[in-house]
Amino acid sequence: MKTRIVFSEKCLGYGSWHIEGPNRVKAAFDALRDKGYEVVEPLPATEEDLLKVHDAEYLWNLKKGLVEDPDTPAYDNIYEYARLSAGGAILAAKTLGFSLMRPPGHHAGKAGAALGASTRGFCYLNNVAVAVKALAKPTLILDIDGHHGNGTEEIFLGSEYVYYVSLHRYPHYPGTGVTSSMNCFNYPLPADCGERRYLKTLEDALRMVETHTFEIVAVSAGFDTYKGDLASLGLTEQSYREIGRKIANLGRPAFFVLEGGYNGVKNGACIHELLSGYEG
Ligand code: Q9C
Ligand code: ZN
Repeated sequence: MKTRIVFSEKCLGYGSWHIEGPNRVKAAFDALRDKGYEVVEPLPATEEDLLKVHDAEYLWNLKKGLVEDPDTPAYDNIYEYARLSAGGAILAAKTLGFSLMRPPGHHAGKAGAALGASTRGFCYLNNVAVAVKALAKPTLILDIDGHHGNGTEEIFLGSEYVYYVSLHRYPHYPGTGVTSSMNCFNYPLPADCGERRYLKTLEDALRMVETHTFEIVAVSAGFDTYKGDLASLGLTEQSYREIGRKIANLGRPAFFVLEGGYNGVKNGACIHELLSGYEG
């Protein structure tokens, strides 16, 4: 069965001057629609959904437009945009789809910037964390964005029912994810390490968690590991097809939530390869 794309064009309404801008999602959406993917529209996550992840005070300040940092502007109505993106992740979890929404989420911790990071790295609400908490099932979160998901790690560190596995560039923003602890398994990789080393590392990482029990895989699907992108590890379209195959080999249902990836056309191609590899 072909994975459905979760998308609302409402997510294109802010930040056209920013690198985390609408075209990175719009161009990807157009490419995937042309390839025949079915599309479903999300509803915003509820406050109850968000409170399972974030502090009430952070949510209040976000809603009032009071939280800003050099990477992550206090756009008008950003709380509503972020709530819809989190709702996209929930719908992807419920339908085993791919949420092609923005803003991204994995740098957002319980109360904003996480684990000592200087900024929220274009993130407001931790979409994948909201979805995982809404499902409330034993989950493996596989974070293939090229930056460490410091927010996701902060939220789930020590959790009994979630495993977090991240492959990311290091040294690089946000500077976390150097070592593994408890249920969080980190694999820092040097800039432009290339597909061979990446896929070998992914295989090692997934072998580590094999023995643990999880019912579903939540993929923090960032594409800034693509060659030349913001956290390049030198990957190509083909690399994402291989990553998709490895996710399928875990033998569990999976859903996908967009994180980074700053070239819309490339994002579309890489998402198609990832899902094609996954679907086999
Ligand atoms: N201000 C994601 O890919 N760069 N976020 C900071 C120094 C921040 C990336 C540079 C990169 C954030 C979702
Ligand atoms: Zn990233």
